[in-house]
Amino acid sequence: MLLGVFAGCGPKPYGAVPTPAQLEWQQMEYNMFVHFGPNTFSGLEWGHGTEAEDLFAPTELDCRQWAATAKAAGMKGIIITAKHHDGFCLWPNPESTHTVAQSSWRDGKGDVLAELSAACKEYGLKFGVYISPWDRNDPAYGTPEYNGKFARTLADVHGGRYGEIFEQWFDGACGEGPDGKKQEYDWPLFHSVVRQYSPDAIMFSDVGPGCRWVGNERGIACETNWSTLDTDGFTPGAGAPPRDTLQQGNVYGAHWIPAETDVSIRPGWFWRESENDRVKSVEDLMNIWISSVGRNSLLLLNVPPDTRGRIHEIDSLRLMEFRAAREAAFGTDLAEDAKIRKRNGGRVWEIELPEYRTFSMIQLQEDISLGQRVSSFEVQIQNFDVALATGGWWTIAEGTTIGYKRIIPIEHRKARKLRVVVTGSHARPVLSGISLF
Ligand code: FUL
Repeated sequence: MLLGVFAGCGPKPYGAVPTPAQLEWQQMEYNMFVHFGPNTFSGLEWGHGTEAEDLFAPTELDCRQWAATAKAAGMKGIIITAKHHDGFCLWPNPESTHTVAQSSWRDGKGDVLAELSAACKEYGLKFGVYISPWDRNDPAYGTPEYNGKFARTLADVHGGRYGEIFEQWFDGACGEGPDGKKQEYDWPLFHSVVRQYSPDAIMFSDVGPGCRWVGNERGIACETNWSTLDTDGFTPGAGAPPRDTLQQGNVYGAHWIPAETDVSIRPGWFWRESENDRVKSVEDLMNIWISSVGRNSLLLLNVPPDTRGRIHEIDSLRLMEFRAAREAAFGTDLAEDAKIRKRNGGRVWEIELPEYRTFSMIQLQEDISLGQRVSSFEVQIQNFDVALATGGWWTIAEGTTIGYKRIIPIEHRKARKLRVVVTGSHARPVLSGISLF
């Protein structure tokens, strides 16, 4: 159940706290990633940038089908690869000669971003973009001139014609351009352009500033996951903090940069016929959910459209099965009608259920608008076996951080009285939810 929020006279914020946009972003929990472009047709993961524009030729492009699928799956937004490393732009980018405008698809008049942003609006979803700084096609890549072109590319997408953009995904990859050169990215310039046009957009990279990469592409956040990060001296890509830091954050980190978990429903990021029988199972997806959303992270699940330009039947069916499985698992909070009392100076929450109930998952939430505070906790149940000591408390789960949401799977337990004991906290703990499933 959700616990009461404080009006006015509550605890003071602790440490770095989320902006209103970051708070709203965290509450989205589950978004769709869409990898789509020439690689969909070539079967490559990283296109070379030399592919003919005509390679991009979806036969039945239907962005409304993507949006309808995301909506029905329970997702809140869609982020599309507007430009991947091959440099091909899914919109007519005036800064590039390698775009939909140079292809024969729809006689060069097509614009995937226009169709997807309209579909998102229609279905009440937020719209976001991945725009790769690494560009294997642009002849200017590897020279200072490219930074200006990339900044104007960002301005073109964020300038307003696609409506509000909730997230800008900056891939850290920095490889060679067509001349074999690497680029020195001007991150302050790129950030300032996004800020100027989309002040509330969450900027993703290894080091934020809006949210950070979780450090792997397997869908697994760390059990200890601080939403705070120190970024001094680090850059996205090769200059990023070590993977385990990206996984865990920094316990006393100076900035609020929560983890985003990106993973594909298929082995590859782009669609391939040969992977139609390797779409992740509901069980895989449920494990990913618990180790991402259930570990203080947002899940960005990649569902790549096929060469028709549609989400394949196998993937969409799996998403619906997964939604049904989540509803079965999390649909009824067994603590919804519990009596919850705070004890011990606000470090212990006692939960009394109306009767003995069996559960196998505990969900805890912190009011992160006040910062992330809890560093360790235990969940205990009161012994109900009269043969054992009466009134004793028995620890059934232990953990470190909580953050926005923490789901702890346990063995099936039956209890009527439980308590959540915060054993370590940087400031008075402020839980916003306790649930049993
Ligand atoms: C990586 C890229 O190199 C992959 O192709 C993919 O886009 C993934 C989400 O990010 O850095």
